Amino acid sequence: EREKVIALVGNPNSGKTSIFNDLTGARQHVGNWPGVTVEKKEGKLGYQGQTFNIVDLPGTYSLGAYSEDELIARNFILFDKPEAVINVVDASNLERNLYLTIQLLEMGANVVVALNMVDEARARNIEINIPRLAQALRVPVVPTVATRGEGIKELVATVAKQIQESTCRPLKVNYGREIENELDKLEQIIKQDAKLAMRYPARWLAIKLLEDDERLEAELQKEGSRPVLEAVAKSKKQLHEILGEEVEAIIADRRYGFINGLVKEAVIRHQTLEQRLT
Ligand code: BGO
Repeated sequence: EREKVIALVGNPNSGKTSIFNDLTGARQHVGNWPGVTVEKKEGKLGYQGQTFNIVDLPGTYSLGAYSEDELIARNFILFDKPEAVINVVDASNLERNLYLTIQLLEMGANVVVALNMVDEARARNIEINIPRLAQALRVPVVPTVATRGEGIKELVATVAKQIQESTCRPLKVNYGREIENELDKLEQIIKQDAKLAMRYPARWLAIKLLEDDERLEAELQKEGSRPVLEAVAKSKKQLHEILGEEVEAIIADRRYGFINGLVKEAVIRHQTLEQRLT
């Protein structure tokens, strides 16, 4: 049995390094990701007789194909299949940070959210209803202040429990009837391609292909997955005709819309004293 792996994912400056240090202490190893000069940090975490391998993935805002950092992070989750992913989220910048969270959930990663910098959020009069946020995302959310080690014990216990229970339910953003219809069709065609279906979650791949993900397109071309590519081209053309806009833009819009709704439900912005006085 291999050592269980916990990957750390988060936006730059979300406090990922601080959480990594809290989890691993001095038991760290720094190397490079294969083939690139991006630093790879690993460390050990002992918990109730188990040892977890903590892998720090590059800080990133998204999991597209636009940068080496994004690709390293997404490929690690897709192909190394860590038992759990700790998504470090900056509570004082929730809306922006959740864009990455949604993508992790769409990939089917076994996510626990470390809602970090809750001290900073509090100082800015941002109150987050944590149970409601957890319910909407359908994953555990643990508040932390990484610089003071607050919440780290709870985070570790939650992740260990999440790994044991392994109740992974990919979140489904509703992209609207027209796009959903095409996603259903594409999912079916992808599932008929055994090699692709083994490598990628079908719905995730369908979304990414509608989003014009160049890496995935190139891979499909190389692998000769013609039926999928042809179906994607057809879907894109059709959606463009119906919706009058590039599908990629609409998908991004709907994702932001979903996050917006979520934030409206889970976040209360108290007026600051200055705001109340003006
Ligand atoms: C500096 N609360 C608060 N208030 N700050 C935090 C928390 C938290 O929960 N967690 C982290 N920080 P990284 P990435 C800094 O370095 O872990 C702070 O990029 C400074 N440095 O201390 O590096 C943390 O790995 C000088 O702040 O994040 C760090 O994700 C002045 O957030 C920053 C002020 O954390 C980023 C802050 C010389």
